[in-house]
Amino acid sequence: MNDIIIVTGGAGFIGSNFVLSWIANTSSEVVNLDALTYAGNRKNLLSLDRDSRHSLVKGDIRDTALVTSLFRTHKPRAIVHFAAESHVDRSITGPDAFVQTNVVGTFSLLQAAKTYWETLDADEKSKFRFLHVSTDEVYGTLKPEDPAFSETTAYAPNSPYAASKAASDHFVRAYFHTYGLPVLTTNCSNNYGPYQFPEKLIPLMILNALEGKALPVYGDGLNVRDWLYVEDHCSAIRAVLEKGRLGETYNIGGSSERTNIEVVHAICDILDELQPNKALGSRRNLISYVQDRPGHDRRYAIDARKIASELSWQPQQQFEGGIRKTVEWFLQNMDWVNDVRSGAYQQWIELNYAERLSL
Ligand code: NAD
Ligand code: TDX
Repeated sequence: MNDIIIVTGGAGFIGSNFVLSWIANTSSEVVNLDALTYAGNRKNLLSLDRDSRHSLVKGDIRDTALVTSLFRTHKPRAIVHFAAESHVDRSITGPDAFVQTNVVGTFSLLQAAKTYWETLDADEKSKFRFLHVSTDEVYGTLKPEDPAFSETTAYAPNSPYAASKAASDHFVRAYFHTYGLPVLTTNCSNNYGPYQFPEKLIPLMILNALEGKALPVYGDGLNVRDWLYVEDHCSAIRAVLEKGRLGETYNIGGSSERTNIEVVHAICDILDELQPNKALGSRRNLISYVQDRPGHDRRYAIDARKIASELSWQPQQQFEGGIRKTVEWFLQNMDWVNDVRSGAYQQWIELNYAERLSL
């Protein structure tokens, strides 16, 4: 077995942040398997262009022949699985791709990993890891008075996205219990930070506010999410990979519950300070309450005591500093923004918001 990890989905938002931080924090190599869908972007990894420790393979996680050959050629010590369809709104209008990538894709990876793992000797077998990156959305929704999601909270996925991630979590669990494959699963709250695709709340609001466009807040704006700066998610995954107990799941969160409207206000205020727009006055004037997301989960909150006590992991970035850094990153990386906002992006935005904004 070599000091190499396979990362799937490493050209997406969290995956590319993970690959960059992995190369910066370890001496091992990364083979990055990514289909480069609308959400995957080679430019996230530009700084690794000349780094021989990283290679990007364009391919689908469902391509068993390709995945099998990557395992055989590289003999990795681990696979860290990020690749997914990740946007809840898209799962509502087109769930098929979510079943294909998130369920069938994860199943294919498990099969290929198991085949490879069975060729290893006993010592290597005990050292290999399959780390599955999942979400808090598998637990469903919370009332204001409910305790936060813990690792023993029952699964109750509400969106096609959450259902597909829940199904993939169950397959990962089954491969541990049935075949002994050394798996780990992480369930994380909402991430934000550099390279997030601007279909998600925070980058969408930053860019719309910057350009004086409407800020479409779903429903009453009082849905709550727990926000985690992406770098903290990456450090948590490294901790689970190195020290996590096999077959266990670890919840990861930022202890930063905010209503959506609080998040949007924070973004408006930071932009007003950094780039005042006299004609507009406060960017809060751009807020437009629009039709709600069907089945919109009201509140997510994470109880992260298990990872804190077992693996000594704590988030380092407070929300107020993290959101400021994120706004600044977008302002400083408009080339990246213009690049990802190509024709396909524009079509999605028009499709998703035409009906909502016309209300
Ligand atoms: P993303 O949509 O930004 O990136 C997904 C990546 O997967 C892209 O690079 C895409 O090209 C790739 N991909 C998609 N289908 C593929 C396929 N069939 N084969 C190979 N590659 C494929 O997603 P993200 O926000 O970075 O999320 C990464 C993972 O983390 C996902 O599994 C998601 O469920 C999970 N997660 C995300 C969040 C969040 O707030 N974004 C929170 C918790 C968990
Ligand atoms: O335009 C918008 N207006 C709005 O009010 C968008 C895009 C979102 N919202 C609301 C919906 C949610 O309550 O903001 C909240 C956050 O929305 P998203 O950014 O779409 O994230 P969410 O649905 O919470 O899911 C995210 O966190 C968990 C990720 O997309 C998932 O991949 C992850 O698993």
